[in-house]
Amino acid sequence: MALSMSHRPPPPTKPLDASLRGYLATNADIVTRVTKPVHMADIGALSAQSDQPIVFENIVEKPGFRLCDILVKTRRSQARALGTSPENYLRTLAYRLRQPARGLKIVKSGPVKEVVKLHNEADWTELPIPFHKDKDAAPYITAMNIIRDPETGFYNSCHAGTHAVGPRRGLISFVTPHSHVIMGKYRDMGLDAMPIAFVFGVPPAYEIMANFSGLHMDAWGEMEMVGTIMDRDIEMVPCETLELNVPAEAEIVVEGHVNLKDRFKVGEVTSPSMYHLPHYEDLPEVEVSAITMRGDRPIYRNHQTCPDTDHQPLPRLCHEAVLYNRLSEIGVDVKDVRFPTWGAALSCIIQFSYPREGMVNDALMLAMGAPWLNTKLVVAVSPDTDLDDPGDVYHAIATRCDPARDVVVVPNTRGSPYDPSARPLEGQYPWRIVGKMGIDATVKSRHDPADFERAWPRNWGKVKLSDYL
Ligand SMILES: [Mn+2]
Repeated sequence: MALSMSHRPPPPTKPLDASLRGYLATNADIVTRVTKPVHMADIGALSAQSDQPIVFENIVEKPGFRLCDILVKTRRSQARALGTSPENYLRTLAYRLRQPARGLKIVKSGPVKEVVKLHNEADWTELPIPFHKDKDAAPYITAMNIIRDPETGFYNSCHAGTHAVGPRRGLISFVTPHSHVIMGKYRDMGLDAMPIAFVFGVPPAYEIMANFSGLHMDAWGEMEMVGTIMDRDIEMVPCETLELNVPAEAEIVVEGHVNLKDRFKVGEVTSPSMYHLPHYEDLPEVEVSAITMRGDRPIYRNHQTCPDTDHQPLPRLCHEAVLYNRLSEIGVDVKDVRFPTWGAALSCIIQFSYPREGMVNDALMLAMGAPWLNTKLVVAVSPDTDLDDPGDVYHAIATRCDPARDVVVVPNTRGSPYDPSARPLEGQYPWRIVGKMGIDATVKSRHDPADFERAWPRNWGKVKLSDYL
């Protein structure tokens, strides 16, 4: 097999947009623009009914702002984020993640500086920050944030959910290990505060990269790789009140410091598994020192966290690409890897064809043993299963799997804090322990392949009922 060449995707046809508003204009054919007046209290429930990007143009309580969401829920919109087709999306991301970091371009100013509010003038409760679920005690910020590793200078990014509990005060939930490592480095330097910038409204590729998780801190930060996966320069401008640079083309940036000394108890997380787990967290606080933004109705980026929204796929898009690379190294021909929104961020589907017996279990074990805590249930399927249809995946499990020989169960593995079926580990809150299951629902090489050919009506997929109504 020509492993070295066959995984290189076709080059991009045209450059990606530098800004979110440019992206929304270029991709207007898949963007829903809501121009009727909408109340803040209804934005979450309305956003979550859309599968494609949605922009609220007319927010009753926040007339100076727009709000967008659901930028990366489907392969169709994910492909737009990288400027490619849905068929080429995953191998494009996988290929670009194998390339060296492009770095950042520092410029003096940019559109995000059109409005500057410093210190007591900065009040982030003026932004259109929604409540995400009934039990929320405060509006909940989901934006990408940037912190700088004081040792390497690299820019680490993630989306730490932050409760906006006051005009200049937040409680921030860092769930990624790198944020904690970097906070520790600031503490070791004798500092009791860490600079942080919240970045609202950037092209979706920034956010895909910001959610990378793996060994990278000695080579680059997520921000240094944004230009690599976008195949373009990323311009950064200096903050007003911090020693930190932020994307010049962002819609809104909030500058602040994380208090490294104290912790505050906050209840009821909105987990990507769509439960109220863990029940509480002890969180550091953030103090806001500046807000800068565009002058013309800046677009606030929300990530509605429940039910199935960007919250399930976004943190796992780089995971899919990393698994694509690893599975390809086994020698199977990978068509897709998917953490479906309906899989509660605990389940992964791997889709491939394979030349001989034995490879499916290795592929299942590879995915089940992934570094992250979201591969409790892994299903292997063949290229003819439609991953956009949960019913088709269920059909493959029901008809292509002999439970006595095609299911692998492993007890006592790391459980997700978001999995109510996992057993809480005493004295290790919020960690849990759970088993894992791999299901081989592929076409079986031990049988006649003709047995697995599906029956379809004549002209299936060609004639549409809607044309006859
Ligand atoms: Mn990181």
